Amino acid sequence: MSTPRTTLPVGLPCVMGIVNVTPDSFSDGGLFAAPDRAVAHGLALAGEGAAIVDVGGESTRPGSDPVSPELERERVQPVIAGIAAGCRALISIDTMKASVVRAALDAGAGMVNDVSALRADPELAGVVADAGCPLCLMHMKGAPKTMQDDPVYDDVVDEVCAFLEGRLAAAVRAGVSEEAILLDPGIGFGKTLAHNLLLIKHLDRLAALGRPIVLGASRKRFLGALLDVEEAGRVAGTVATTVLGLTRGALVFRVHDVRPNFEALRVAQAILSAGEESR
Ligand code: PMM
Repeated sequence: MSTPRTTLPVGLPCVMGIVNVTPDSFSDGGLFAAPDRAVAHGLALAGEGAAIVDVGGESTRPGSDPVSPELERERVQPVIAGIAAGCRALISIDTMKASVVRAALDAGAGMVNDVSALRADPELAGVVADAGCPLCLMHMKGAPKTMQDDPVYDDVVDEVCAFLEGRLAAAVRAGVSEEAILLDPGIGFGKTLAHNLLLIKHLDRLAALGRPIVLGASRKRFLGALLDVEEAGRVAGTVATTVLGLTRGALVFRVHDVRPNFEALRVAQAILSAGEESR
């Protein structure tokens, strides 16, 4: 599959490193709540190969409560400014709120990651359209507080494809350039183990929508269910999703452990493109 035309200012495939400035994210909650530690972590991830650093100030883990826009802005702004001052990685803001996007762009962010796919805040699309920055639209069934309470689909791959196609069209209608948009199946957002596995297996069907696909499987609960290990022991499982995801057309890999995923991606890419330069 050829790489879609995109205004994303980084080469693809690439790794997006995660910096959660939250006390309660499922895997790294509390670790980087202090701004200087979060900045140092973001810079370290960029040094390990992350072309994008995704900064979030509101946890979306199953069962989590929303936070106020003021608190979210206070959490992310100094961290984005610090990372932007210290490296050349593209900084993405993981938020559902237009006011947080504005503050993040002012601080040096250059991309928006909206797990509500423009459904949470009617002003967000306009802010992104005006800024002309890349936008990731993610599938989520329900809201974080209740999304893991027995999610049901007739056909999860069909439903996620149709949802993302619809949100892509809505974003374009709202003035966002199609070439600025990325799509994400939302692994773990209102999905059982079987749903997550099917979505990763059939990522090529999402990729057929013609936009770069973001895969966020890092250390997630379904890996714990398969491997019976806690978050920190899910690195090899995450790397498996990165390599398989690449073969099925995913292009951006949102991960906590940048180095192993970056290295696996380089090796997998070298194998997939072997012989092509001599043809
Ligand atoms: N997962 C989380 C948060 N933000 N954004 C995108 N685009 N895709 C994801 O899968 C995603 C996300 C939750 O995981 P975390 O607590 O490790 O950040």
